[in-house]
Amino acid sequence: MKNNSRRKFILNSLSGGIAVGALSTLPNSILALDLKQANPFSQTPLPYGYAALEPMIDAMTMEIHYTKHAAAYTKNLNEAALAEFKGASISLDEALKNISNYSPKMRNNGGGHYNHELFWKTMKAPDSLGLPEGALKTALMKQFNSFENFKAKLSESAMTRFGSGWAWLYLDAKKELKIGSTPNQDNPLMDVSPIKGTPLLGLDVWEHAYYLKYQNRRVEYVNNWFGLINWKVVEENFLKNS
Ligand code: MN3
Repeated sequence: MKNNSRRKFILNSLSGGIAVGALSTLPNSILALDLKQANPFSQTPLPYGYAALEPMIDAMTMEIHYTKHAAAYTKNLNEAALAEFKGASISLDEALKNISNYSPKMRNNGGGHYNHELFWKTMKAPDSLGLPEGALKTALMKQFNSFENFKAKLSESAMTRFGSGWAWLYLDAKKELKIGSTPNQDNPLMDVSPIKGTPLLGLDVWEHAYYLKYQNRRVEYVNNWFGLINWKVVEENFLKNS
């Protein structure tokens, strides 16, 4: 019964509004992410070329990461969603929030698809330094006192994640900014996660994200990644969810 009622909720929730109209004015928007949150799932085209993040992330790593690793999560998510939902439309956000009801394949690949879609959109070419602005800057300062302290905490979270996983900046249930990490392709949306909330910014610390260029030097990759953050998109994500 519990599963059935949850599934019904997920199916109904899809009819909730999606801000399609806003997309034309916000081409690099996180809102575009929402449009890929219903099945059949597909990868959003990268908002930049494979070489755009050089020298922080090399073109070959980006191409393999996007066309092989992330593509496989999307393909396998569609298989898992078909098995779970028999072709009915679902909201991925709601499925992730109730992921304990579903298969490990749904968890690993639903998380994998969601996390990578967010990851691509929250990076940009390292053409300008880029720092948080506006309401997000205010909230970050309130919670972490300084950008350096925020960076140190997120870096620590990325460095202490043993094996594969993600480090996150997320909004918790009290709409406070928090930092934490999850293993594998889990994320803070999931009911199985010890840290819970809405992911605003995620850092992929699987070796496939950095090994070709950095080998075992995760600390160097993490430090360089801070120069790639697209704070405009993170701020938009923050404003939408806070
Ligand atoms: Mn990855």
